[in-house]
Amino acid sequence: MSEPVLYHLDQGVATLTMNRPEVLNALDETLLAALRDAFALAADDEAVRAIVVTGAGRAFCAGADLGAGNVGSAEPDLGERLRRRYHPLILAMRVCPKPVISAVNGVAAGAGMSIALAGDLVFASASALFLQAFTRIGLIPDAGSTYFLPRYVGEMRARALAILAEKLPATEAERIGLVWKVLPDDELLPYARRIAAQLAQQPTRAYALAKQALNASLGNDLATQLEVEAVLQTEAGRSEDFREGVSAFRAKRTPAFKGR
Ligand code: T3D
Repeated sequence: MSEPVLYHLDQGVATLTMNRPEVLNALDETLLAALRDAFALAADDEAVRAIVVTGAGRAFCAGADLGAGNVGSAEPDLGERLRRRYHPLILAMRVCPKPVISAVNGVAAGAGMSIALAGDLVFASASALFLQAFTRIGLIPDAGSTYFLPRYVGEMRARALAILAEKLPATEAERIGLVWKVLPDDELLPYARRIAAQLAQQPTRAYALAKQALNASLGNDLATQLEVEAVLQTEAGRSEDFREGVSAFRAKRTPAFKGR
């Protein structure tokens, strides 16, 4: 049996590939567990300084596996399934102390779209599309979609995406702010890995602290957020990378950052 998630480490970049292409990488318990494990491994491994998540075959991820187990049958406890299977994954992506790039290579539907949006940077192939598939089958957006959507695209667009549940092409997703950059299909993964490899050479500790500040900002008022910045900047200011950045600037040389 093939691995549900492929794990490839190169140049400080861990590429995590959801690998059930025959069902558009639909999320069953095994794939979700493997994805959680892969994120934990990449987060803990000092050799990994950036992460790319993508899908095998023509899709990024079609969301929950609708063919599996008791989905849609007699009153499953979906809330409990979300808490156990999805929440640890989405939270791990957001708090991961390394930049996470979602390389959306095809359709990202339902919880698959939520996983894509949990990345720090979202790149998409020209043929990719996004679909809040949930209400099409009588569910509500979950796995973080109701959190990310209004914050990324505003209330009206979030509501339209959730309620109309129409397919959103990558270029339109880029226009409204769900995607940072759209690439030709065959350039997406090389580009995502190249950017990740560049980030892996940069002051990755600063990225981790910047993520922490941005995560906190979403629930804070200005005064509280200024204090969050002060606390985290204190930490950044004591890093080896900050000393190296300043000394390289003064010496007019390229800095050699270590992520410490
Ligand atoms: O229990 C919990 O985990 C709760 C959490 C729920 C969160 C959710 O994610 S709910 C939303 C679940 N996802 C969907 O509703 C999307 C269902 N899929 C589709 O609407 C379409 O497949 C797509 C729009 C994504 C793509 O359409 P298309 O025409 O490109 O492909 P296709 O022909 O529909 O699919 C290709 C194959 O993948 C097909 O299998 P077959 O006929 O070749 O044997 C199809 O059944 C399979 N597939 C696609 N999506 C899923 C799936 N199999 C299982 N689960 C899927 N989600």
